[in-house]
Amino acid sequence: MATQTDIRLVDRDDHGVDRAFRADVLEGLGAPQKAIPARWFYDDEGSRLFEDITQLPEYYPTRAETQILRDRAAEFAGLIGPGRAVVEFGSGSSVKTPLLLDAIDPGAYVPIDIAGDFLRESSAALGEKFPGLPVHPVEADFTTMVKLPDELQTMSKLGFFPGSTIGNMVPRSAVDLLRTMRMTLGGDALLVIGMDLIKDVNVLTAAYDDAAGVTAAFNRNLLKRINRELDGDIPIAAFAHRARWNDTYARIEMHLEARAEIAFTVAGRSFTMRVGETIHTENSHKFDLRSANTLLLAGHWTPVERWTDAEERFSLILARASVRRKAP
Ligand code: AVI
Repeated sequence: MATQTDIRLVDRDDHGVDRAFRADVLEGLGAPQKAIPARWFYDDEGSRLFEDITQLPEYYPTRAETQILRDRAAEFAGLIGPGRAVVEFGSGSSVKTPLLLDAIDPGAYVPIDIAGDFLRESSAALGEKFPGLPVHPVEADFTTMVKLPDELQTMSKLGFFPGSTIGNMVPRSAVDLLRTMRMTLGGDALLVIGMDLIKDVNVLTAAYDDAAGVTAAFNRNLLKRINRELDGDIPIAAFAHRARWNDTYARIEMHLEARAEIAFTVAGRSFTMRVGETIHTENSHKFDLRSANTLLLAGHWTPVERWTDAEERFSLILARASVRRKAP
């Protein structure tokens, strides 16, 4: 049986409202270009919709990354070694996480996520697959430093941040997150991180605007969450899903575009939108070899090895915690 330590770190008010969510939404809707951080997509429904996205024919990243994990298991084992506590930033997928755990013979598994129910479900499923492996789910916002369970203090850590979730942050926040991860994991840590690659614009836009409309539902679910958790009355049907490539910043941007003149309230505050005005809901940055390495180095991680899938759509990088040095 897996050991399950459940530490709750999300800051809620007396009515159960996540204070950080409310602050981000109110600030974002009040800005000249309305924008809400993408991490708020992932309530239980958003996490489920994202799992559906990973199965879509247009959404190649999950398949490409899974392929790398399958094909390179022996190389991971050789470079990482046994006995590390695998700390996954995000709840973990039922396919990728077992592939990594199978490859490296870990000492423990610690998924960190803000979506508590989803976290508990996926941790329980993982615990069944790996009887005897201590599993310690931590409900927390991993963009701030997380105190790991005491039982793991003496184990070296391996951070696992697959899926190119790092690409959902602007470079400044990505660097902050990488540095925070290094602090959470300790100076002898390793990190396996997925980074999606720059490619044909049509392939990229199709991956974020699928024919079945699952990504559109994922995007609109953010509005549902706001209405439910922040006492909002946003007219969800008045918004269209948009996915655009921004070549200057090498990123796909997702927006919710008002198709009519609208007015609504959220947490007692009033907002209006003009026709065509958007709420910017996500950036998904894409990388090449150099931009990936630069980002990691700025985040205090030194790249050790890099793998891509056969079609060079996606990369997985192994990095070690950088040691501060004065000379080049
Ligand atoms: C989680 N993250 C890496 C996904 C991505 O590809 O940027 C989120 C996503 N948004 C729309 N589709 C998938």
